[in-house]
Amino acid sequence: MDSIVNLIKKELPPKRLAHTFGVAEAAEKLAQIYGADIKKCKIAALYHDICKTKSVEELDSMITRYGLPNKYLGKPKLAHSKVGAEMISRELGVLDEDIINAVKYHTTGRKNMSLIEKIVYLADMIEENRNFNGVDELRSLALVDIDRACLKSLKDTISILENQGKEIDEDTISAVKWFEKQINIL
Ligand code: DGI
Ligand code: FE
Ligand code: FE
Repeated sequence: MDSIVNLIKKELPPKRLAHTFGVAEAAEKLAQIYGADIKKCKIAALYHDICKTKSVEELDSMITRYGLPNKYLGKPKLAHSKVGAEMISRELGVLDEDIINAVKYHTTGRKNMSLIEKIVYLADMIEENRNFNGVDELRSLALVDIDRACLKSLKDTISILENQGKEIDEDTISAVKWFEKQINIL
């Protein structure tokens, strides 16, 4: 764990580093509540934005090098999670699929998300440095119902993106449908 902390300290500027530590702390708390593997959640949280501060050019060249879908070209907000997941698995020796997938889907979510994926997705939104309208409500909900909290966060993100005229990724859309189904079944 110390070597990961040292690596991200080298890689990330102060603000992004503070966010990352906030996500690790929030992920640990959620892992305790929901009975997930705390170490895996923390490792995934520490790595989750490892490629966030890379330039579009750098991300685009990594997309090509790693054979990731072309739809992520020129879209750093969607690409940083996919490229980050490939980078930790190919270049940093991370073998654990749960950790790799938690990094890969931390921006959009997806259908059939694992508990670790949900935890990292949500920890990213509710960590202590986040400060948006409704974040306290989301924090409280996250402590009692992780699925409803993920669904709320996904829906809020979609309405913000729609207001900005941005395209909603198909993983985001299928994540919403999946959580709605899960919640209705229960
Ligand atoms: O990397 P962070 O800023 O900590 O957070 P993030 O990885 O969750 O989100 C990065 C951005 O991605 C955020 O501004 C919202 C945007 N985003 C999330 N889902 C989608 C999306 N952008 C598009 N175009 N489509 C999506 O489905
Ligand atoms: Fe991110
Ligand atoms: Fe993040």
